[in-house]
Amino acid sequence: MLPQKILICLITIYHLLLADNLKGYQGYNKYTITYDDEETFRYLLDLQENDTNVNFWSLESNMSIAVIKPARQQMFEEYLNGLNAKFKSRALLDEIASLNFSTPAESNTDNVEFEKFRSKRQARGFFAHYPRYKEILNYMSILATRYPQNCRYESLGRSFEGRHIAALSIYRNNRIRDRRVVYIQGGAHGREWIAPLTVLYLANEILGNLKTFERYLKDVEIYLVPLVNPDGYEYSHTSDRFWRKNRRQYPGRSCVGVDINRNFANNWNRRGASSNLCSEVFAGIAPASESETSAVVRYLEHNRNRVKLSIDVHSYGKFIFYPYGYSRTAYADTRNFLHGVATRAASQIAKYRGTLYRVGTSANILYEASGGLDDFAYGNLGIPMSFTLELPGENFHVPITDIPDVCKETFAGFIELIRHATLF
Ligand code: 0X9
Ligand code: ZN
Repeated sequence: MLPQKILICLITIYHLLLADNLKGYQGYNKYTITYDDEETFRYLLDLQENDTNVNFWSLESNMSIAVIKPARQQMFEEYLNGLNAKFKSRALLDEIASLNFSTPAESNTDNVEFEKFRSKRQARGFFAHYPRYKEILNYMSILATRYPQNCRYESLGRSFEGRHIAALSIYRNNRIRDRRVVYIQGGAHGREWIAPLTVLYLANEILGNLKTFERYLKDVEIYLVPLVNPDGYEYSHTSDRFWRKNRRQYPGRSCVGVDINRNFANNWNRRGASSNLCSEVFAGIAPASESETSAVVRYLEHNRNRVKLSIDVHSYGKFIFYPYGYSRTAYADTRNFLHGVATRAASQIAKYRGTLYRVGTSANILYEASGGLDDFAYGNLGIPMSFTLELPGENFHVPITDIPDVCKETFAGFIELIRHATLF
């Protein structure tokens, strides 16, 4: 065979082997950009909001990670050369070839799955892979069936594509009516696969050890929504591993999706958010325009006097953020208290295996971004403790073998935060 034909053969085999959710990334480069001037940072912030060809995975005041398609790479590099920035780039698929990004097929055999996770020991197997939407719901319903006295499984509403936004309410004593509520959600961004698992792990641990956590649950109900954006999550499994937004479609427009964490009604669409449908940080056409956002808002507004703590779980970066995230110069009245609580949670996380979290406002540590759940819960609803957790996981990927450790260390952080709910 001619060398050229061999090469074509090899490229075809490589393409066939590539998972469907990575196929669109051929030729893409991942850029790591470092700088120490405000001008470069501002330029990159502007790109994040306005240039739909540049996909930021991380954006800090002195370092960013951006993923760019082949046709725009030369232009991007020329821009960077004109600024005071250093960068290195690498083919994205080479970078992630070493990681196991595989995704399980969607299971249609719900009963088989039910059997699989029936016992406690087998339930642990659940945290050894990245479950699909149906498996997540199935797991939640199994927990509710196993602990009927302490757990209720319900739907908060439906996503744009009609999937349930499933919730678990966990309580020690059903007879106390006006329980304080701790609200914890995950999976607002599709590609952040580790987030829903940490929330489900919390559910499993608390329900499996109710006696141990009795003192935190005296008059507290834990309300868990592990997968707020099921459409985006599924799409990241089937079609685009790095999909962030929901899957909202507008007739006659080709770009899809709203960033759920820019769609809340606090300073909506002001900073770090965009009106451009194609942007990764598209804020939607109005506050809470998305069914996923409004399902959460409806629940929180209805229970606003009872909710004492709200946690929004994301990845990645190892941060605990407290309000306000929309502006570097807007400070929460109780920022010292929030900082103290977040610092205590970070030190509990570190105790498990030394994972170090940074604590602060996202506006100061990362970038200003308006329309987030954290700011809305604190600023609009008066929920006294509101945090966003950014879990570990370079490239939005926690290797499967690390899932249990990330779940366990995060659990320690959750418990420390929950402990404070009884203060209010
Ligand atoms: O930008 C976000 O939505 C969060 N980071 S992520 O990489 N997971 O997308 C941070 C949100 C922090 N909160 C606010 N800016 N309000
Ligand atoms: Zn996120």
